[in-house]
Amino acid sequence: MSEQIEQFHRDGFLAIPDFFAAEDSANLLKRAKELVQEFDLKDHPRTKFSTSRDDHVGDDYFLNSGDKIRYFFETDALDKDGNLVVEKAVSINKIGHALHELEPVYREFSTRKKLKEISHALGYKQPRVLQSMVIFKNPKIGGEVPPHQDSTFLYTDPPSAIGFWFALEDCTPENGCMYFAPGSHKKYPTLKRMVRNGTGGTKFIDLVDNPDPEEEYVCVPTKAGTLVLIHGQVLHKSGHNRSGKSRNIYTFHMIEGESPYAPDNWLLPTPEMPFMDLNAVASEV
Ligand SMILES: O=C(O)CCC(=O)C(=O)O
Repeated sequence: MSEQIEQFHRDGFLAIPDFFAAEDSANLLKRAKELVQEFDLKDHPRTKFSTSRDDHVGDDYFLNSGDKIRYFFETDALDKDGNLVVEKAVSINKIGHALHELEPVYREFSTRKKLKEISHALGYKQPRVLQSMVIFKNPKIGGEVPPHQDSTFLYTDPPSAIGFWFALEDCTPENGCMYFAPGSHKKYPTLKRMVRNGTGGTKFIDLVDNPDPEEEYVCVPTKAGTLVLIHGQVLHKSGHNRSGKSRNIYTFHMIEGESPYAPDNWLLPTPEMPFMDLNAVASEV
């Protein structure tokens, strides 16, 4: 593990193949698909998800999803009047953001002892788990994720966010695998922040003069069962899924409980759901 942790600190990301079983992928995917099937489209806000600058503004449905299970559409799933133009089953870009708390199969998976052990190997003293998502990239419609750093969305001082990203299916250049700019976490501080704007929406604040630097990205295909650790400052992105094969993943984020959490971050703990304390809830085996 220590060599892998060194690699993580060098590159800003680390892929660990065969981290979980095919049965885990099957169970997590099954539940994700059931959730999409079960949720009621009627009166559902037509909220799309994109990490770019212009979305979310005025979006309560998004801002209040940190302790709930909510559904966010693909950009191309809706017409300009908000009508669904594809099958509901492939219309969702992601489900978020409290699967790790509210969905038993996701909770069991997210609180395994070996994740706590990894958190300690990464240097966390008080690992907190938050912002869990299933990210779907359905065939043909699965959208791209533009370059970003995760600390933009989960800002602590000092920075402490790390993404835990689990490939539930094979991820390839054709179906929208991850791309990383190796070492970019050492080259740049947090470049921008997405904050609550005080009037019910969010805005981006640039923290440096050039918050969108040009970088060389490497493609990182991953087999189902792979865990990828993503440093909060490493620039990463993923492409469209133009192929006929889905690329579905589960992810959550971790922050250090001892590092002050910015109160204007989009996701805030609630009295009913403080951030999950992995030391306290991780399984014994
Ligand atoms: O799964 C993806 O395509 C993007 C995930 C990502 O960028 C993230 O979780 O920060």
